[in-house]
Amino acid sequence: MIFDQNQILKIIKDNPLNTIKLLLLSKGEVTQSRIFVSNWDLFDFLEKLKASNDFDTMFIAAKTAPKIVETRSFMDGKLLKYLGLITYDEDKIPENITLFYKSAAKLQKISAPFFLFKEPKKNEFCDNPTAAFFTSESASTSIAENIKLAEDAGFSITDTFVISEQSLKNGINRMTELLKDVPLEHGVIVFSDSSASLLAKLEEKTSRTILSRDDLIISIFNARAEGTGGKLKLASAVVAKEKANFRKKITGLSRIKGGIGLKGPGETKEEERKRILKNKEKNVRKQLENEFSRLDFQRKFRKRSQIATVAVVGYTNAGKSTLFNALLNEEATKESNKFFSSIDPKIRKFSLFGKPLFLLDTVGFISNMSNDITDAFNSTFSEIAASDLILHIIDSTEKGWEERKRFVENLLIENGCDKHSIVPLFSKKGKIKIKRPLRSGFFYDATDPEDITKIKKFLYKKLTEKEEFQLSL
Ligand SMILES: Nc1nc2c(ncn2[C@@H]2O[C@H](COP(=O)(O)OP(=O)(O)OP(=O)(O)O)[C@@H](O)[C@H]2O)c(=O)[nH]1
Ligand SMILES: [Mg+2]
Repeated sequence: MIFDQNQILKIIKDNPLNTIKLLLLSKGEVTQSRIFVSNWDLFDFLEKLKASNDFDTMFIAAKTAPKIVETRSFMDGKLLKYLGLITYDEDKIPENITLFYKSAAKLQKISAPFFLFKEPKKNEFCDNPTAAFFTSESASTSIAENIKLAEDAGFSITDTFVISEQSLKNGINRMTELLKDVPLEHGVIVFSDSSASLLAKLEEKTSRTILSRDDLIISIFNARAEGTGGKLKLASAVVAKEKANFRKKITGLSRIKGGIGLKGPGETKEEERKRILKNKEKNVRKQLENEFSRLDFQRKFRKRSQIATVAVVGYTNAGKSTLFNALLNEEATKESNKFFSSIDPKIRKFSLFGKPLFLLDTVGFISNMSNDITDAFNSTFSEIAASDLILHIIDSTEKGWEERKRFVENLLIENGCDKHSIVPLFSKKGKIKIKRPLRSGFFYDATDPEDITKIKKFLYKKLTEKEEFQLSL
């Protein structure tokens, strides 16, 4: 039972018509009720509403309820379990309810007369492993992004909790206490913002599978890596993590995605782990060296051929592969609305108005990765740094695009890229209503052939300018 319909009806009926009523509920009980006279007042309130455990369900009742997209854009993703939009007729009796609830990666919709709505049975809709998600009050990463990471890693988030600063300060004992309330049916517990060592201790103490943001990233890499480049990124990230003594956590991961290796005769668990880790490290290092010299050879070959290389880079899900495919006019690499959908680097030679060019699609970046994972990107950084031009794709529909832009730029510069070679391009222009003025770069939509031609012309001009410049030196 997510709410008592009669109780909700009574509160709504007391409401003057033509106003908007908002109800916040926690475990079926109304915790807050407010009236707004316009959508703008409502949105203003929603924008300031902090994620907390004080509510898990929100109802908005109005003669014409605001659109789901508008409402959700203020809620920083899917912290709510249920969001109900209720419309009612002149007699103030709710007529319809549109209820959205989370099921796997999708937001499911039910529209029904108010009185007939029934709570969907969980197991009817969730075929994915379920997880509970914890975030701290001062989380430095976006809640929506963390939940999307968990979902892209294959989990269905069914509960969300916000941990207070005080609980975090009280450390392991308080956190163990909190986890007691999480039903056992949640196979996995995800923490967005706590240190890996704290989580390893917590996992040991509670005997539950606990994953950090890094674990989610590694687990997505694990599922997506197909080619050598991607697999090596995954392997070096896993080994670095194991080396940093997070063996307990990796056992948790391997429960989800297959085992690590075979146990030799007469070994203790500890010796076995040490041996596996040593072998893996040796193996990965050798393969990384091979990969590095292979890429280095290719880079030298490209330089000798005097053909320019253009790298497409950016935050994950920004639109890199979509632009790559659009410029090549073929489906050369995978594009999808998932994080890290293409982690294997792709390079293609193509002709730009008769001028040959190498175009490079790269793995996406994400903020708050530990150094262990960032190290796995080293070969990608070398490839980008050696390019003649770097197209930095920024998703213009993202709320935090400025931060993401700064994050990627700093990462590139720290890893040897020349900041003068970086050109910002703002994707998904068709999806934003207000275009902000830009100091450099421009908005485009990969689905618009005119925009693609514009980018091609821009590239041609930029690269020929560079050539002339080099000739005149
Ligand atoms: N409307 C619109 N959608 C876009 C545009 N560019 C990308 N998308 C969509 O955004 C999503 C992510 O695009 P991708 O090209 O896979 O993003 P990416 O940067 O390669 O992402 P990763 O490889 O996962 O890091 C996909 O659903 C694309 O269809 C654009 O210019 N306009
Ligand atoms: Mg991609």
